[in-house]
Amino acid sequence: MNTLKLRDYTGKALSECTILELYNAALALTQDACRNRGYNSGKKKVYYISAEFLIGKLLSNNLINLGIYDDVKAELAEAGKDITELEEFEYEPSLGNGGLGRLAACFIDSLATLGLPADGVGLAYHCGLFKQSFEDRKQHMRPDYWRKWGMANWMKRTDKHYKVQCGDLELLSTMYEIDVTGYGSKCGRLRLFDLDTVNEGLIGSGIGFDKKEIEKNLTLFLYPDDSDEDGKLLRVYQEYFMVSNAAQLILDECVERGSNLHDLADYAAIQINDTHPSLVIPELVRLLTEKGIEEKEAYQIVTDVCAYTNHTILAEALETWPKHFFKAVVPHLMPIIKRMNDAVKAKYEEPSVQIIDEYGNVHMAHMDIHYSHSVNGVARLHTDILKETELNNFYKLYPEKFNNKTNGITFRRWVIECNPELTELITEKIGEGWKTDARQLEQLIPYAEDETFLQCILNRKNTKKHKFSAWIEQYQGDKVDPESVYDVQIKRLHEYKRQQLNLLWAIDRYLHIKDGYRPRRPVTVFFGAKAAPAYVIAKDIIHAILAFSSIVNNDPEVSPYLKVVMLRNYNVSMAEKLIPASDISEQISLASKEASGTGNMKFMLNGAVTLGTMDGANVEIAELVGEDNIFTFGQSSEEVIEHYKNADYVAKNWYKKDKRLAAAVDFLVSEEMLEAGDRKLLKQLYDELLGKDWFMTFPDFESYCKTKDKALAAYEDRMGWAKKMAVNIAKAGYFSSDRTIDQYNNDIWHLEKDC
Ligand code: CR1
Repeated sequence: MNTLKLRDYTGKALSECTILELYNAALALTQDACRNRGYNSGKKKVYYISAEFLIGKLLSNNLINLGIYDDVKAELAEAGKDITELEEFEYEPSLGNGGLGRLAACFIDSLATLGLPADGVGLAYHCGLFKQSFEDRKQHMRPDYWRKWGMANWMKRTDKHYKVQCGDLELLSTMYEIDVTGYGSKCGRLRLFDLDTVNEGLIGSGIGFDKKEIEKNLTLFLYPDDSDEDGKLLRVYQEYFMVSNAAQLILDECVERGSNLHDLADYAAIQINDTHPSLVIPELVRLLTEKGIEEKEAYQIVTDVCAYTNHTILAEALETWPKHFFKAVVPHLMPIIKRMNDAVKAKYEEPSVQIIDEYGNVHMAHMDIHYSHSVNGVARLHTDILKETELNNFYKLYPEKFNNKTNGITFRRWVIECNPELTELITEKIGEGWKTDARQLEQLIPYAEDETFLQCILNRKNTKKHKFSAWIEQYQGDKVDPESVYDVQIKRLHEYKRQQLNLLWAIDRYLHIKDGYRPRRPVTVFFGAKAAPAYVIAKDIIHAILAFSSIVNNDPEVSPYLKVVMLRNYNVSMAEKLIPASDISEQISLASKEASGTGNMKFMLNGAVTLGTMDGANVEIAELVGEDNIFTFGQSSEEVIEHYKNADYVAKNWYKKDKRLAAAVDFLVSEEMLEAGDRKLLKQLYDELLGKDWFMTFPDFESYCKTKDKALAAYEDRMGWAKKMAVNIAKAGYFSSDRTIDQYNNDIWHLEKDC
């Protein structure tokens, strides 16, 4: 029974409160409710260390998980206030970037829900990534000052401080905590470290700042521009600061719980989320030996405690740091890393598995693999590629370490919170059980034949489409026809994700309409993406989309049939609005390159049908829903890997033999485009595609167009489409992060549940 009332936190009638007062009251109430629940505890705890936690807004999610959302909503309504006003008022935390960070957020939700003792550990960035706007049809970046209004209050300052030594520089950290509520369970915590001396005043124009002043800039931004030497050094400082704090916290807590350090693995499991936290390994060795443990034994302890998750095979993301960086930032770790490398060398001569290569570069992933007991990929195909190709030499050494953990998403945020309309419909049919046991969604399968149910699904989708259309008009002025097909690609901007392929399709359709073709139903193509500050081609793709959208949307001959909308500052909150309204889920990465994807799972759960390549978790989605309920196209991952191996792909040959493709590509530098956009940027993109097209857009163009046409035609059979929606929803249960976390726990961490 909930006895907490908002009224007790305001000191006056709710009807007389400002929105900020109501918000702060709701926040205080949530924090009390959380404290009343208590925190999951136990002898062994998992520490999920991650550079990102893309947690999204907190209020509604916490109220739902604490089971008091309806009470608070009703109390507000009685006072003539609408809870959605509070939801809109809330500002989204900026502590993450993309899938890796959102996965970490879903995981801490599931950890709390499943009753597993766990902390997320990371950094308390002041401005996170950046806030995106569009000026002159280009991406502009401003600092995202999210720690304002009530938001900073979610993050409680603690009196925990640790010394972190970086060469001559001594830093003193402060730990902050954010409560993580579980669904109907006790809570967990996110522990974020900051430096009191960091100074937001250092930020100059845009997101520029003096990269040398570490004490003032350390936690200003997530992934500060590392295209120069100072930027790279700053990243190493950040990474070391994060893990040194983590390591000290972990040892302190484990000793408190009774560990004598020799038995650390009985008290702690550390999950290294990609390579950003990899320095935790030598740092732990350093601290353990400082406390009197022999270095050899320390290696074993660390190996037993640590587990590593790989999230990508893209070379650029597999961190390697020249030795001199480490000598500058962590001179005291370098001899340890060197001895760890010597120990590897003594056992294995193969050059490709060394931690320090012949040029003196330190390979973070290699250190992780040698000194962890588990190495996992994030979808079956991805793990297979790691084993058979990318990390094959390591797999041969340690087959027992490799395992797969297909990603998942929390259903609390990704349907219960963001799609109450669909949630209600599902619950009406199969009861509440699916909310804690997602596989029960399969009970919906028989309803895929029930026309009344199918009509209900269509109606609810329609409601969401209308809502989104109203919202987007108010947010950025775009008028979207709710009767159009919502065709959506929202994710970080990267050439391998191939937003450019989708753009080429849109151009092709535009050219057809100009030629007199009149589609039966309009399509709205939505893009939402941020490009990394130093990623030139990604920014060029955004520019091309914006320039093209201005042409299409302002052409009265075309716009009744085709619209292109580039969403400004795409973030979690926007995804929560758009995914429930989406019809087609664009998952069109070059096969083998998208480790998993998690957006694909969110769309499926909300009844959007996937148009995708056989990549990442799409493969598992296809297997679950069957070929009638997904649209797949393009080269297979084997073919792609073979082309890379033989280096035999020549973009120009495809351009020469496919007229439709050539026309779309040429349009990028047509008069219309050059009038709407910047010649240099458009030409740069055009040249990149024709001269390189590293992610093989051209060979997949024809099958993409054909398959998209097929999907659009299928959409016209409304009952047939609704059936696909129903099957997708019913089969989405597998992708609950509760399942994923259960597997991590059973196979890797072995924690006892506190419930
Ligand atoms: C992958 O690109 C995956 C997430 C979470 C991303 C994406 O396919 O779903 O991780 N990788 O596992 C990443 O951000 C730095 O690497």
